Amino acid sequence: MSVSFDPKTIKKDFPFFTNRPNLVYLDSAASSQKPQMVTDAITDFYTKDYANIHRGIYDLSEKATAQYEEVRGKVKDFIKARSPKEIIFTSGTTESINLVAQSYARKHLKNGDEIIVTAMEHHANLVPWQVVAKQTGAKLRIWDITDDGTLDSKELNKLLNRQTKLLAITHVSNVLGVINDLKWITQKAHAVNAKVIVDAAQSVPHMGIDVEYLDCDFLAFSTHKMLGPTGVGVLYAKERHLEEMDPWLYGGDMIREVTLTKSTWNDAPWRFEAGTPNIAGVIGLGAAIDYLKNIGMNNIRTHEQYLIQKAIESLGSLPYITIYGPKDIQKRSGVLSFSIDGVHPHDIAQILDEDEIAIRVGHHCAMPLTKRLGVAATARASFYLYNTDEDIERLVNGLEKVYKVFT
Ligand code: ALA
Repeated sequence: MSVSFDPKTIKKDFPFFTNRPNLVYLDSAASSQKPQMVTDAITDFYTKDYANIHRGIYDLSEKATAQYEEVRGKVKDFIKARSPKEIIFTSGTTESINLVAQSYARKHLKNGDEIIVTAMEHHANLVPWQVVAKQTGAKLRIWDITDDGTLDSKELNKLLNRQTKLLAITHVSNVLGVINDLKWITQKAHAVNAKVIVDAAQSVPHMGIDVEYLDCDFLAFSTHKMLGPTGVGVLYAKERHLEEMDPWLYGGDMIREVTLTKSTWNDAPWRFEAGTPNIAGVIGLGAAIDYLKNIGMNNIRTHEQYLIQKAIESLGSLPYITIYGPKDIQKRSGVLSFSIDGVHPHDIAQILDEDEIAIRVGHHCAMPLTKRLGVAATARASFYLYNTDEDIERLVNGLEKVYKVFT
């Protein structure tokens, strides 16, 4: 951990932790807490500057439009896209992926084509592809994981062929914390002319992302996991793909001209943002990006590596705990799934909750993956920039208590 990085100081920026000083929050993979700066930006907009966007000629509406569009530019810089036109605001990762499935894949795929998905996908990056496969007659092919929870590159070589049109993959597994080697995967997929869509919900909040370097075709993430509000997400898409995509939702703001019998569409990205969007949420996202940039994504990644190392060592020293996924911290993010011999994960969460320690248990919206691990559910602790050494110590003490209660 860098000396300049002090999670205890960071915690002070989050009113949530001031209001709940004893809480150990270890569920940031599900959703993160929000710094004052983000809630202030949203409140200021609603209380001082509120108006709808892209519609009014009056000053307030023009200012709101400028603020909203400025965030598009911030997102572009944050993930190093080429142009703000490649950034579409959605309601979250799920909507972003469904947009690609319905606007891109449904139009371009046909009977006999193949879509590759991995066995570690969250439902949001699996179910839309199951549906599109059914709609188009394309075949879904599964890239299985190895027993240590990673993806074997040799398996991909066996799956890719000239029928492969799309590869849908998570950057970081929300269950195992495994970081996939996207650069290599994208090169392989592009060699057979397949497009790559990345679920980056668990990576964009935690590490620096460069979409130009990764060369992915589409990338989706959610604001609420990166210190921003709920109800806002992003779809990054290479501009040339957007040009080939029809709108998915139709109505206000996405049109150029409407007659009673037909309509023409606005340019990208606006033709994919029908209706009044979550303007305040997008402005909150802008503040979240400012906050994260100020801390530095590399510092956040280093801090999480420090925490995950400590957590793996501490939990790994308890003989009744099984940790899922690789132990090498270079290959994983700040997500740790585990189980306790003979104790149901729900009981783990309940006992920890009595001591104000919040973790998530269950299948983590990735049922095929938990099944592949040979369990019905796991317990999961996930870390972020505000987690401290003490949080891990409290978790370990809590787990020792759980074991004593149930054995
Ligand atoms: N996808 C979120 C999680 O992993 C909700 O908890």
